[in-house]
Amino acid sequence: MPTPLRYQTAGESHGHSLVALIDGLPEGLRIDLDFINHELHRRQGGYGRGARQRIESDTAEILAGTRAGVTIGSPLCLRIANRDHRLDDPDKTPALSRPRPGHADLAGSLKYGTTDCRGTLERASARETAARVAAGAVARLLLRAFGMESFGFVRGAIDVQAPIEPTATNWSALKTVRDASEVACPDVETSERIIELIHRAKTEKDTVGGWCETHVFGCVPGLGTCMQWEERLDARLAYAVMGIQAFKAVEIGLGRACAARFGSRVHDAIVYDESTRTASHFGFQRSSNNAGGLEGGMTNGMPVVVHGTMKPISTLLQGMPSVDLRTREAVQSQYERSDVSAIAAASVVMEHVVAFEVARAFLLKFGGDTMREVESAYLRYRSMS
Ligand code: EPS
Repeated sequence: MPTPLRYQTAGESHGHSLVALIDGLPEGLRIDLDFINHELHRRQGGYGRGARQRIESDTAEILAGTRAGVTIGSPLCLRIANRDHRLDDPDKTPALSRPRPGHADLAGSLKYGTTDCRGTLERASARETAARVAAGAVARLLLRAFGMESFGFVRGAIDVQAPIEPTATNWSALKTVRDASEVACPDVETSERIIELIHRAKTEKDTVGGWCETHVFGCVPGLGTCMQWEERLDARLAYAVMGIQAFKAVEIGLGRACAARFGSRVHDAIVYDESTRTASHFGFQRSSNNAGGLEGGMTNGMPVVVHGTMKPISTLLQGMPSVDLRTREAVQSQYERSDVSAIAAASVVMEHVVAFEVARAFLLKFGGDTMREVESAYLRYRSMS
């Protein structure tokens, strides 16, 4: 039995490199580095990012797991070099003893018995998400081979929300608008308003979070399972999205709002159309998608819809009330180079961690040692509809 698809990362924000180790890929998947690097480039962008992104030019190289660019069934190891690597130089990475509320600083320094938060913050930093995007981009290459696409974007921030509804037919037009937006938002007016909010935060030495969303199109019914709680796809998606730095909430479909409605206004009526029997949804469609494409922990043939909420960046230029860990006196929290907002980047990260979990569920259902085996299991299932 092949290993379930999984990945881990290594690397500190100002260490030598970031690494993603991906296990459980079938043999025969072409690793398109141009695509991976394109996604890494997207993650670096966005209005409100700090100076670090002008230093770095994130590109992945393959350390192991391929032959002539194609997987051979062994673990795949990707590396992204940090240009700004200075962790071993104490003059260039001074101690941080005035913890930033909202960051891992205080909890980490207490956990590791030190007054210097540097060790914790270096790994807690969202710089690590570059490795997650690289792993997720590999998963997206697999999804693409079977007609699935993950589409992530920024829905809004503070008091603005984009009035758009992505569907299987309009999402590629929305993607064009998103890609032209400095905040990865597929609505021009909302983009402008988010940019204004970030600009205001910058002038007021403050920071901004926001709402991200990912929709996955083209999933056949039955990815995930209701048989064990930890294998439910909705549970795995929540785990993955909550695992992104600074995310404080995850919702699927209608999410929290479903408790404000009676059942008849929540559950998605089932309709069958014989003429679409060969489509990825097997002809079974819904008049709404409040379930976000997931029922009983399984895909139901509708697009998978995941919402994530990111808190504002915790490094504030104005500081926040804190305590100096060396003297235990009241001080303002320490400032070091950071972003005013990383919401556009967060939407890219979310798009990729969601894709990874869908790819994992896909391989659990159709997995084999080779892409050919996966393809034949997938086609057999499609032909059974
Ligand atoms: C990030 C790199 C970091 C931060 C940010 C994300 O670079 P530096 O700390 O060198 O400026 O800009 O990290 C954080 C938000 C954080 O809390 O540490 C990146 O590449 O995404």
